[in-house]
Amino acid sequence: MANELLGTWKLVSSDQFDDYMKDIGVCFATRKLAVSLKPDVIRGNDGNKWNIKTESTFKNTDLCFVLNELFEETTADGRKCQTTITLDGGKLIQHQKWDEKGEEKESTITREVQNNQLITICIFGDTKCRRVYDRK
Ligand code: DKA
Repeated sequence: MANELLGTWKLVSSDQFDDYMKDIGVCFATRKLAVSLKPDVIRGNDGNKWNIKTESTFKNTDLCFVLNELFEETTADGRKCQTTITLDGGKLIQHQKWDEKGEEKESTITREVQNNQLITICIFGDTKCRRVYDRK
């Protein structure tokens, strides 16, 4: 199935990313590394099987998942999340839940294409981070 989310993307702008990382509990040292990275993100799909690859000098991650199926995600900063990713009208919606000191936390990362740009919105509580990618 062709999907406009597919392709290789290059980060061109990032707003509130440091605030988002701080709020989800990423430590200062990791934030300083992560905030400066310009990852290339490659996203592929084969029916319901998807794959999001992020390559950078900070860390390489390869997230493999089946749409609508709960799986354990280990994030770049080491959180073990119970994650479900769905596709809703062109929006890829990643819902993460994890435990921090006995308290359940959750975040949603939404990715969609607008005007041939990939718009990624990361939400945690009242904090909203917006990252924009161009096609590479
Ligand atoms: C993106 O795809 C952002 C995805 C959110 C990553 C949050 C965790 C970063 C921790 C170093 O543009």
